[in-house]
Amino acid sequence: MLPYSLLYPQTNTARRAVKLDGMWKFSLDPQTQGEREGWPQGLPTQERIPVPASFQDFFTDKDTREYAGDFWYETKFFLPREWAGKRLFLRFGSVTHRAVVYCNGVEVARHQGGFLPFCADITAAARLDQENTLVVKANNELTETNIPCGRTITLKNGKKMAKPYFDFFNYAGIHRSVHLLALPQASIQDVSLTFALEERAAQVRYTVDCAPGCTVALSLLDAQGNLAASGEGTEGVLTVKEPRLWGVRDPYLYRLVVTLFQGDQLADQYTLETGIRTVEVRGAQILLNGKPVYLKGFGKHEDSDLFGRGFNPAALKRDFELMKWMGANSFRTSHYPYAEEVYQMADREGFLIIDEVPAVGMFESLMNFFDATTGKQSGFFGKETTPQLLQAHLQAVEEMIARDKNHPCVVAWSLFNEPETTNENAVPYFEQIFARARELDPQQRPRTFALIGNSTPETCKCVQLSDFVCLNRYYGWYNQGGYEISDAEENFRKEMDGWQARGLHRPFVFTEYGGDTLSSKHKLPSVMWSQEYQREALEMLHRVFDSYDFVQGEQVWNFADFQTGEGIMRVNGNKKGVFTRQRQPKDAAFLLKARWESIPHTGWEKSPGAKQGE
Ligand code: GCB
Repeated sequence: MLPYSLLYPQTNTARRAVKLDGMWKFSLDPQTQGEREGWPQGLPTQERIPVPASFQDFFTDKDTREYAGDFWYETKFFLPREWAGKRLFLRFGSVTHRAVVYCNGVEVARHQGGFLPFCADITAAARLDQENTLVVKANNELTETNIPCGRTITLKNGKKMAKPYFDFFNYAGIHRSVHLLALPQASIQDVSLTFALEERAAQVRYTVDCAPGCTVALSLLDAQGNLAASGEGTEGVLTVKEPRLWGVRDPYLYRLVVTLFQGDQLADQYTLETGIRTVEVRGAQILLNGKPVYLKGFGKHEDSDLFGRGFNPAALKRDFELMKWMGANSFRTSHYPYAEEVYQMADREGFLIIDEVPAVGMFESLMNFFDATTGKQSGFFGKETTPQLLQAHLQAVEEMIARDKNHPCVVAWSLFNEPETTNENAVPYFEQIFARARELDPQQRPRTFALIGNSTPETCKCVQLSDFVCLNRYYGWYNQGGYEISDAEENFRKEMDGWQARGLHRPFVFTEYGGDTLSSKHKLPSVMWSQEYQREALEMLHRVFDSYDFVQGEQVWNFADFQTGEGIMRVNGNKKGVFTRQRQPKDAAFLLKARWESIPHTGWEKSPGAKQGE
C-alpha cells in the first residue's frame, strides 16, 4: 500500500490544487555540501531554471550537461489562511532519479524512482498565512539497485559521470508539474474500475478507498452531462444501458463523480474521466471490446530540444497530431511511464498505450548497450544486489499501476525492456514482477516485456510469462545491414518459424524495429544511414510481419530522433526516428503512413495467405 493517494490533482468544491511550476532557484552540489551549509533552509544562489524541465540543455558548459550527483531546487509558496484544518501536500509528478523534499527546513519526503509521482505531507511543517520555503535535493546517479540501471564512475579529474546501461540520455531534474494540494480531513484515497460488456449494457464495477465512517455516492455522467447510472457505497456495480464504448481512435468518455459524505455533510469529491471498454488476449489476437486490434504505432521517448525529458504541452500536442496523421493507433511509453497528461490525451484521442515501467538497462552493458547484443552473459539477476533492485522494481510497478489503472488508453503493462533472459536466475525475478502486476491491476490487463535480439525461441527462459510477446528486432540494421539484407530477411523468417514451433499460441507485437537514418542523407542506390535504406529495410520487415498471422502489431523504433550519451554508435543521438527531433518527417513517414492507413484501427483479420499461428 502506498502511503499517499496518487489521484491526479483536482480543484473542486472540496479540493484545492495549485501548480507551483515556474522559475525555481537551482544549484549543483558537486562537493555534497548542501546539508552542511544549510541548503534545506534555502539556496545561496540567484540562478534559476524552469520547472518542469531537465536541467541539462540550458547551460553552455559541458560539466553541467554531463553532471552526475546531487542538485538542488528552491521555490517559495504562500498558504492561504482559509486552508486551516485541511491536509496539505506537495505532489511531484516526477523527480529524476531520487529526491529529498524539505518544507521550511524540515524533511517531509524521500523518494527513489524518477518517472512516477510522490507526495509529501506538509500539514505539520507548513505555515498558514505566510510564505513557505520548498527545497528539493535531487540526485541523478545511476546504480544497479535502482531502475533504470547503470553505474556512476569517477573520472581521473574527480568528476562523476553517469554510465547508463540503456540508450537514452540520462536527463534529470523536476520533470513534471509540482502541485500544492489542500485536501479534506476525510478524503477519497483511490477509485478503481473494471468493466464487463453485455448485450445492450455495461457493468461498471467500482471500489472506492476512503476515510472510514463515511458514505459514498457515485454518479456516472455521459459526455453531455446526463446521468447514465448512479450508485452508493464503497463497492458496487453501475449498470449502463446502451453504453457508448471507448474505442480505438473513437473515444467516448464518461465522467464518474464520486462524493464522500460525513453524516449529511459533503466531505470530499473526485471526478474521474473514464471510458467503458474491455481488453483481453484470446488465442493469437488482442481484443478490444471483443474485436481484434492490430497495433500500429511507435516506441517513443519523452525527449525534445531545450526541455530534455521535461513535460511540455506543446510537444505533446504536436506528437499526437503527427501520430494521427500517420494513421497510428498506439504507442509504447518506452522506457518509463510518461507524464500523466500524455495518458489523458490518449484517453481523449483514442490511442492505445503499452505502459512501460522504467526497468531498462537490466543487462550489464556500456556503449549504448552494445554488449547486450553480443550474446555475452552478465548474470544480471543473480547479483548480490539483486534483492534491492527487485524492491525498487516492485515499487515502480505498484506506483505505475496505482497511477494509470483507470485510463482506458492503457491496454497492457510492459514490465521490462530488453532484460537478460537467457539465464535461469532471471526466472524467479520475473515471476515476482509478473505476479505483482496481476495482483495490483483490477482490470487484469495483459502483461508483457520487450525481448532483446538474443532472447530467441531457443534461449529465452521468461517469454512464457508474457500474455502477448513483444519483440525488439533489428534485422537489416544491427543484424545483416546493407547489401546483406537478403540474409537478414532469411534469418528473420527462420526466427519467426522458431517462435511458431515453440507453440506459445499468443499474439506477437514488434515493439521495436528500424534503423538509423540521417535526414540529410539521400543516396541511390541506397546505403545504410540514407533515407532510401530506411525505406528498404522497413519494406523487408513489413513483408515478414505480414507472413505470420500471429503478428498482431508493429511499433517502429522510434517516433522521433532522440538524445543519447556520446559514443561511436550514435551521431549526437539516436537517429532511428521516423521524424527528426524537431518533429519533421523523414521519407519513411510516408511509407508507414500509406501502410497504416490501409490497416483498419480495429477489426483487421490478417490475410488468409499468412502463416497460421496455431
Ligand atoms: C533497443 C533498445 C532501445 C534502443 C534501440 C536502438 O533495443 O530497447 O532503447 O534505443 O534498441 O536504437 O538501438
